[in-house]
Amino acid sequence: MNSKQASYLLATLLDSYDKKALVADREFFTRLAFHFRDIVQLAYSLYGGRSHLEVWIGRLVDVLYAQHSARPKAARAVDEQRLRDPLWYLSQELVSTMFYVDRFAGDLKGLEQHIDHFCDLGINLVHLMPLLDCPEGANDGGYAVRDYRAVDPRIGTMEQLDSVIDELHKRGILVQLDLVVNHTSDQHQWAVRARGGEQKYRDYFYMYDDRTIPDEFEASMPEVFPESAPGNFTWIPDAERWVMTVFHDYQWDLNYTNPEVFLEMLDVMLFLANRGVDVLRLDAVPYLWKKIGTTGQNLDEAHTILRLFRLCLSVVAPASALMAEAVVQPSEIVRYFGTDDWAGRECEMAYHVSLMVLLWDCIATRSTQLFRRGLAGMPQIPREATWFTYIRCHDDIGLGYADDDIRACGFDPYLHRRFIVDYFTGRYPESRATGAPFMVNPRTGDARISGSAASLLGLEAALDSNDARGVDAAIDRLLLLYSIVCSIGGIPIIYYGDEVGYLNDYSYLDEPDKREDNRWMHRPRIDWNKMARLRDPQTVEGRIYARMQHLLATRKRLAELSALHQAQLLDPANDHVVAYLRYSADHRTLVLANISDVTQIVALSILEECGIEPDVADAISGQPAQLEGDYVVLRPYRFLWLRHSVFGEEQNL
Ligand code: OTU
Repeated sequence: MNSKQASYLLATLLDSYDKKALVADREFFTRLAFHFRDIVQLAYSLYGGRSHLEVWIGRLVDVLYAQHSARPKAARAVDEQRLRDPLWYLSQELVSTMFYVDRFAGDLKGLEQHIDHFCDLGINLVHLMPLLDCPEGANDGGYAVRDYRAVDPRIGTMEQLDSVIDELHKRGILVQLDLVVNHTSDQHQWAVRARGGEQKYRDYFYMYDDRTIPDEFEASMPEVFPESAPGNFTWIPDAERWVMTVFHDYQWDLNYTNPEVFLEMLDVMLFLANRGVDVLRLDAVPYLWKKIGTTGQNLDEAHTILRLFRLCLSVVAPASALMAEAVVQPSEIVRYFGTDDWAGRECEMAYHVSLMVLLWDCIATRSTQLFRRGLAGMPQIPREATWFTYIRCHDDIGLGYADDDIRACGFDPYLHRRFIVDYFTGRYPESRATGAPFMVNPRTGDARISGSAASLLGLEAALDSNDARGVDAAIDRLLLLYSIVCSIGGIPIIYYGDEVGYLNDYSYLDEPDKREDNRWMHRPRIDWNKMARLRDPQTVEGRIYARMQHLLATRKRLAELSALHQAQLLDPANDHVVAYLRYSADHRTLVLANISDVTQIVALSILEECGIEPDVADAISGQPAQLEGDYVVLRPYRFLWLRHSVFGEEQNL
């Protein structure tokens, strides 16, 4: 369809709208007209060949207009503001956290009581993890949604969610919610009706009456949860059908080759955006399109779906940003940002999975070799995109290093990964880490890692053995990793509990529907009595908290850390030191971080090359670096943010 035809189609569609509406809602119709041709072209590339696609496009426009009409005033005001400041999410002032509302605060009411905690720590973006209605018992932490338009009654109601979001916004805190786009719970109405035999809803899923097609799919599809949910299809006795279930057997994959599914999910997305959500985290985006003979991941059509979602969201809710959850190879992750042109945009944000696993590699190997190689090999991301940088989230740590990079460092990929798993699960003799292996696949030798940051860094073992120096070292390691997460570029995530060094929580072993999934060990229930210790500088909690708070405040002050500016990775000629430069027109900050337990030195020439005087202050401590002859001395786990002001004003902070 060319642009003339698209204009003609738009004109015909608008004919059915009341003239008064066209005037009253001109912002909406202007945006629709602006994006319409791209919407139509993407729709044709995805669903072309189907008859009456114009009718479907007409229905899509109706969905957009209905959700626009339902969009609250406050959200529309934010739309206007963000249209004037479209790169708002690149600011270094953003700092985020993520948590399960029930485990953090009991329920939404409880959450309102703890907003002070975010303000005090310096958090201004909260990701409220899945909180929509889902079945009791096994529900994958809420990633098996039964009703996208209702809040889990154990957590609260939709009205309460609206009011919490309102309150958070009033306190200057943005809100992120999950949109589980790839699959629904087997208890969702669509699944229930499909099971009951309604063809319309059977077509919402990948359902087959015998193994022929499932076998063809499975021949090339890997398994996501090989231990607890092997295979990619589940037999549904009531329906006498096989249904595709890439994740758990109770999570049915939605079939986006059916355009009806797209419209349904679009409506859900806009409904959630209308709650005033600032960021929507799209779960499991690599899986949105499946094709026999492929892995069913990262297919071009999955990207087209995201582009179409992004454009539709731009018409109705331009204030909302999209975040891609894609735990795949670096070269594939960056594709979820899309391209800089309107029609090519996908998600503005994505988890920086590669940085995360490379940082854990630094800890285990005490070497930055793989880190440097891995990051240097990362493709550039579009100017308008940014990462979420983190070391821990609710999921496992998968060892997604590039095999070639491991080999180039002189290691064998299989043995290296095995070492990393052994190290963090405490099986390696010198290790003090207390993580657990997740989803060991005996067929492929793959394994991932569970455990809280503090436990993986040795805090649990040190506390258990009353090893005061071990405690100090674990705290230093935690802050070291967070110092990188806070300065390398992107929005840092302070995973809930890490601000006080939460250890593994083993209570999941007593819960039958969680026992099989050890990711629950790093999804703690927050004990607010214990949390109160964060005010006491004598406690481990207090020590970590104060340093974290200071780190975040410092980050926000340094405009050159904004994602508007790139990071330049440097080679400090010392394999135990991470070095990079962040710079803007006014400031240059050189980050040096010793990831080892031994004092390291770095030649002063690296400062010279960056145009940084040896006597500038470290922005965190306010003190200049320790120098010895022509070297900067970095004690174990020491990190410096050496800052040079071009105009001199803040030289000696
Ligand atoms: C996501 O993770 C969620 O973060 C998990 O908590 C869910 O269990 C899962 O989806 C299903 O909803 O496999 O190990 O490339 O790797 O979607 C984590 C993306 C996961 C997948 C990712 C998935």
